[in-house]
Formats: sequence, C-alpha cells, structure tokens
Amino acid sequence: MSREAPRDDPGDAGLRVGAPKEWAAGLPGVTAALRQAYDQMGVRRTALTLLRVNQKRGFDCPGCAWPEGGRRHLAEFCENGAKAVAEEATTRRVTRAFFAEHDVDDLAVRSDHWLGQQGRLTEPMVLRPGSRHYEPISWDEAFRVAADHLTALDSPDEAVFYTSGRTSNEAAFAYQLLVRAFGTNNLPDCSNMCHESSGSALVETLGVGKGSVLLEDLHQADLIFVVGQNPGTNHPRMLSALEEAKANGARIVAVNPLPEAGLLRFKNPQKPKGVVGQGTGLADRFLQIRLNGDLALFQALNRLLLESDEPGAVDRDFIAEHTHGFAGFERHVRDLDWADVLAATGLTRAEIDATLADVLAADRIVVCWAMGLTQHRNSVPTIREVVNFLLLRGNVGRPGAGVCPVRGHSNVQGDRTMGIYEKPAAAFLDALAAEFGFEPPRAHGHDTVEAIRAMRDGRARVFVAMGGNFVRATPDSDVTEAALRSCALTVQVSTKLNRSHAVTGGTALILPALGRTERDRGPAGDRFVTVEDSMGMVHASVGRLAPAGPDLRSEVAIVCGLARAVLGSGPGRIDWAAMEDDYDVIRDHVSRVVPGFADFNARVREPGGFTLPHAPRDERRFPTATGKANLTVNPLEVVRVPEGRLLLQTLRSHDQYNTTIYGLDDRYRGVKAGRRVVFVNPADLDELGVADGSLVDLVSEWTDGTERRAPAFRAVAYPTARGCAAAYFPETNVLIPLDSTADISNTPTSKSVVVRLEGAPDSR
Ligand SMILES: Nc1nc2c(c(=O)[nH]1)N[C@H]1C(S)=C(S)[C@@H](COP(=O)(O)OP(=O)(O)OC[C@H]3O[C@@H](n4cnc5c(=O)[nH]c(N)nc54)[C@H](O)[C@@H]3O)O[C@H]1N2
Ligand SMILES: Nc1nc2c(c(=O)[nH]1)N[C@H]1C(S)=C(S)[C@@H](COP(=O)(O)OP(=O)(O)OC[C@H]3O[C@@H](n4cnc5c(=O)[nH]c(N)nc54)[C@H](O)[C@@H]3O)O[C@H]1N2
Ligand SMILES: [Mo]
Repeated sequence: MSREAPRDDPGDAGLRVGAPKEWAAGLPGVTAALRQAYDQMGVRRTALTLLRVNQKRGFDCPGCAWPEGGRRHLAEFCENGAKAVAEEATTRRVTRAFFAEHDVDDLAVRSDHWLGQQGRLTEPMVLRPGSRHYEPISWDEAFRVAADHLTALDSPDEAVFYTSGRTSNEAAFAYQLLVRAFGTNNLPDCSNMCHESSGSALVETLGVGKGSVLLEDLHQADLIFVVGQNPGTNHPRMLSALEEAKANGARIVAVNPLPEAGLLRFKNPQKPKGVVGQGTGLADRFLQIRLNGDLALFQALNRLLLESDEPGAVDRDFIAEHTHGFAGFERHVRDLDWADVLAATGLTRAEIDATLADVLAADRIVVCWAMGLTQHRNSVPTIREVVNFLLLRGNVGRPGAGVCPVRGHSNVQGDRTMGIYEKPAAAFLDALAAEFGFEPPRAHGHDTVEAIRAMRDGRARVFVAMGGNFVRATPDSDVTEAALRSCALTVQVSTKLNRSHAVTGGTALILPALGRTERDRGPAGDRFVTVEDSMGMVHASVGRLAPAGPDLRSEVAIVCGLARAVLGSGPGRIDWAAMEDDYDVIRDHVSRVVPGFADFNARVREPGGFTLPHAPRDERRFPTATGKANLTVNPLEVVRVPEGRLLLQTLRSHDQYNTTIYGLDDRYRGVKAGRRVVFVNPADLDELGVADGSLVDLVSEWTDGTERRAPAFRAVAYPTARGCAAAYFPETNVLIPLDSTADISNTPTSKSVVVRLEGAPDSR
C-alpha cells in the first residue's frame, strides 16, 4: 500500500541519534534559525524580514497563535518563528519551467521536504484532464474552469471548501460568504484536526469555545499546568511568559509522556544570561503520564479535592452561584477507582498527592494544553474534566486563572470567528442573511473526516483548499489520496508547493497567493489584513516585502475573483469588487455580522488592536444551555493496549511546521539527519525483543481487523512513558484509520494509535 521512498530524499542514510536535551533555545536556537534564514533568503533580506515580525507596524508571525504581548521587543526572537518566516520569504521560486520539467507523477514521489524546498509558487497553473504536466493559465481562465465545475454539480453540497489556519480574517470572511452564497456549509478546516475537541468541551461547559486567559493572567498565576504540549518547539514565545510567571513566583507542572526540553529548562535568547548561562528551570514538577492518562489524572485530583479537609479546597460559594451539575459530578468522582487511575496514568499515588499539594497551595491556577489533550478518542471528556478541575476552585473568570487551549496556526481561531465552520450557529446565519440579503443554507456541512468520506464515496466531486496541505495533514493517507484523486476538480490556493498539488482530481488548479510578509497593493494604496491570536486579541498584519512574483494575488482577491465567476450577480447584495479593492468594506460587513467587532476598522487601527469579549472571563457569565458553568460526568475508560503492542502518538519534530519540513533534525530530542524514527521506552524495547537502533515497520491495528503499515523506522530507546511510543507526522498519518476519531469533536486520534513493531531487515 505504501509509497516507495522518494527519489530525492536523502533518506535516513545519515541518521544519528544522541542524548535528548534538557533545555530549549539559547544560542543554538539563534544559530539554527539564522542558518535556515540565510539559506532561504540571504543576509540582507533576513535582517529586513526578521526585524518586522510581530512589530507594531509589521506582519503577524505566521508561526503560531501565541499572543505578542504588550511590549513588543525589537525582534522578539523565536527560532521557529524565524524558520516559518524564512520558509515564506525564501528567494527560491517554482516557475512554469519547473512544472515543464517535473510532471505530477514525478512530484508525487518526492518527499515533503523536497517539495517545500523548491520555493514559492509564482503563477496560476492548471492540470488538464489526461495531461501529466501543469501548464500556465490566466487568472480569469482559472476562475472560469473552477466556476464551470462548480456550477455543473448536481448540488452545491457536492463541493468541499477546506481552510487552513493562516488565512486572514478578511479572506476567511469573504470565503465563507462565497461558500454559503454558493449554497453549502461544507467548510471543513484544520481546526477539525486540531482544537475541535477544546471548542466542543468549552462551549458545552463554559459557553465560549475559546481560552479564558490573557497573557497577564499567565504572568499572575500561582500554578500553571502545561499539559500535552511542547512549547519549546511549537510555541517558543510561550516560554518567555512561563519565565515571567516563574519570576513572579508561579509553580509549573508539566504533564507529558516525554520530558520535552522546553518544559524543563529555558535559556531566553533575549537575555544575555539566557544565551550563555544556565537559563530558567521551568517545570517544578514533571508528571510523566501515559498517553491518554489525563482524564484519570484530573479526575483523581478532583476526587482528592472533594475529599480534602483543607479549608477552601473546594470553592463552595462559586459552585453554588455559578455552576450546574455539582451533585451528579460529585457522586461520579467519589466512585473513582484508584487502580484505574494508576493504570491509566502510569503515575504513583505519591506523585498525584504531591500535585494535589501544589494545587491546594495555589490561589490562581491556569491549565494550558494543546494536541496531547485534543487528539484522543475521549478528548472531549478529558477537557471537560480539566474544566471541572478549574471550576471546583473557582479558577475561571478571575485574574491569574482559567483555561488556556494553546492554538496552533496563527489565525485558526480568527478563521472560526469569521464563520469558517461546518456547523454554523443560527444566529450567525441570520446575521449573514440580514447583511447580504440572501438565505444561507442551514443544513450542517462536512467536517474534515466527513469530507474525505464524501469524496471517497463519490458524494463530493470538487475540492477547494484555502491554504494547507490536505492530503498530508489528514489521516489514513492512502484512503484520503484515493478520495482526492476521484474528484473532478481539485483547487489549491497556496504559497508553497506540497503533496496536495501532486495528488489531484481529473482537473487541478494551483492558485498562488501572497503570504503575510508581502506587500498587498490595492487600487487605493497598500492593504492590510487582521488576525486573532490564541487569547482573542485582534490586530493588524501588514506585509512589507516585495511579492514573490508579479502574478500573485492576495487570498481576498482570489476569493472575490472566484466568487464573481461562480456566482455572477447573485444572490442578494454582495459587492465582491468593493471588498476586493478595499478590505475596510469587508471589515465593515464583519462589524455588523460578528459579535465583538463593532467599530472594527477604527479599533484595529489602534496600536496593538483590541481584545474580543469573553463572557466567562469578563463577567463570570456562562452562556451555556443551563446559563451556568456546567460540571460534567466523564466516565473513565482505561485504554488497555493488547500484549506486545504500544500506544503511538504522532507529533512534530523541532524542524517542521505541520506538513512543511524545514530540515531533518530534531535537536532537542537528539535526532539528526532523519525523520523515520520511533521513540520507545528502553524497557519496552527489551520486552518486545527489539534492539535499540534496529529497523522496524510500524503496523497499526484497528478494531475492524484492518492493518496499516508505515515501513522502515529506526527504533530509538527514549525516556518516554512505559507502553507508549512516538513518531513524527505526516509520515505516520498512513497508520491512522479514517474512522478512528474523537467522540463528539470527530478529531482524528493522532495521539493514540495502537501499533506493533515488526522487524523489517530488508526494507531499505
Ligand atoms: N515550530 C512549529 N510550531 C507549531 C507547529 C509546528 O508544526 N511547528 N504547529 C502548530 C500547530 S497547527 C499546532 S496545533 C501546535 C501543536 O503544538 P503541540 O500540541 O505542542 O504539538 P505536538 O508536536 O503534536 O505535541 C504534542 C505534545 O503533547 C504530548 N502528548 C501527546 N499525547 C499526550 C497525552 O495523552 N497526554 C499528555 N499529557 N501529553 C501528551 C507530546 O509528548 C508532545 O509534547 O503547534 C503550532 N506551532
Ligand atoms: N498525525 C497527525 N496529523 C495531524 C496532526 C498531528 O498532530 N498528527 N496535527 C493536525 C493539526 S493540529 C493541524 S492544524 C493540521 C494542519 O493541516 P494544514 O493546515 O492543512 O497543513 P499545513 O502543513 O499547515 O499547510 C502547509 C501549506 O499551507 C500553505 N500555506 C502556508 N502559508 C499560506 C498562506 O498564507 N496562504 C495560503 N493560501 N497558503 C499557505 C503552503 O502551501 C503549505 O505547503 O494537521 C493535522 N494533522
Ligand atoms: Mo493545529
């Protein structure tokens, strides 16, 4: 089933594995980033570009969604932010000559790394039925090709419109408007694979699907849990906030199967002593939990809090005034079985008791989390239990306390706020109808997994992606690729080449977009866009670099051009040309459709932008079904992995951005020049009879009896929790069954895949 090794991939011939690091950033972080940046864009452009990241009149870092904070240092330096910028601001180009040289079959056997290294896409390209080469096409003709396919469908629901999380608010709003005016809610997005579980759990329990803390809250907290998150790699600027919290006296508890470098110790490259000295020890307590043990851990803490004699262990006033469901919750938690807790977490009772002592000593608690909590079958109940934990001590809606789901893509939160959602609220659709004078579709659309099923089964025939790399980011790669190939048309609005350009429908379009770093010239001067960070701050992003080519268009312009071709003059009152020429027009529409955006155009021009309202945070008001914060009952089901099997998580190396592979090292984990590694506890390797360093196939086993194989991984003895393994995505996405998703959120279970290791001596 699986592809042969890509031709131009150096493979793992040079793979070396050393000891993992115990600290993050410092001088090696600076040099690693600058090396990458010089390589992609030369010295002068590097200096010009990196100085503009996250500055008041600069562009928003395309790296992650961590907020900038009030005082933006000149070049708040972040290694992986710098790499994300270099990847976009590269001087390398993919031209028509490139596509003449490489046909799609050639591109389809290249590695993700090789594809990304070819540089920026520069002009619209089309792959016509029967042809194997992309050829140039004018923008107008490209829009016509797309429009012809879309309007030929039997129903608008046969089209799917994906969005990745870098798309600006303005482009996202225009895009969802186009899709709904066309007549469908098929708006899956990367969120479906990312923080959907957080949104589902938070809407139900607190009434708002977003985090309830601001940066100041983190600085003021007494106790911060960092659960299922690797900030040293994925949110490096968060380490500065943790450092500041520590300086103010906070304790930090890291909950993770892996001893991630950034959690243990941080050398702030911003401070001279961080470059040469010992840095700051971050985590005061490291709970090396088993994969998927977090529901058990938080439920155990909740039980201990309920049983504690300590005055104020439970905030009874808060419970009485602001919550609903306490009695049922208490009954359930008091029945918790300690043997289950210890089996699920792999922790000792002493570790849990010591953590309880941290909790009791803290007045203000924040829990931060990312993909380690969201990508399991029971992710929604797990996050609900985290909410229970915070509610028990009144840790929502007051300074220094709250929920902090740390978002991934830099504008993934904003895209959802703008209406990129397959299950839009009736109120949002009503507002859209009133503003534009047409009746949007009401039936819910496909999320990411449902979209793949629809394409697989022939119920969807046109696929359009606003950014991202759908075939690589999604699970069950072989199934997904076949689904995409069965489409009549696939359209990718992209900045860089990736595998989604090589796995195509009968006709395929590549529409090259301006990136965030680039100047966006309009008829009335330069245009800017806006983004929302992980803490609900909305601010402007202004590109300054010369565009990668004269033919690039902004995402907004692409949406508006496509809309005119598809919709003609209907429906309702939508002036696509006005929106395209002047993004203020879009922002005015947003100000009337999306709550919290009144006076959008004026407020976003204020330095630093503005913060969106958040009822639980601002007024301790919980807009849930009960009108209170809901305490929930979450049954603990311990995942029992069969004998001889491991539970595999698929995660990011230090040298990648999702499916974009910057390089082949994972510095903090001691891996150099290779990605096909599987980290396993040495005691498990012993028990399985697999030698450290040997080659194995990863074989996943699904409940329906099917198996999936990812060949030729190097087994690496690594200090992960017992029974658990880790390997990088996207190479391992082939192992994740399409039907293996989280209850309620339908997020693929990328962090719990049952696998066995099979010796494969001849597979290279
Ligand atoms: N440089 C860089 N930055 C990025 C990205 C990138 O790829 N590169 N991606 C962006 C995106 S879209 C996202 S969503 C975020 C992702 O940010 P993260 O969530 O930090 O990313 P992952 O690499 O998936 O790491 C998951 C972490 O959770 C731990 N973990 C896994 N399973 C469990 C579990 O069951 N319990 C607990 N307690 N821990 C667990 C893993 O050991 C690992 O430390 O980062 C964003 N920022
Ligand atoms: N096994 C496994 N699978 C996972 C995950 C995991 O942890 N494990 N994580 C999941 C998560 S959290 C996420 S968010 C998804 C990510 O899924 P996606 O968002 O679909 O994937 P990315 O790799 O971020 O997309 C990279 C591509 O986006 C395009 N791009 C970059 N910037 C821009 C821009 O400004 N505009 C436009 N139009 N295009 C741009 C480039 O062409 C680039 O090749 O993957 C998910 N998949
Ligand atoms: Mo993400």
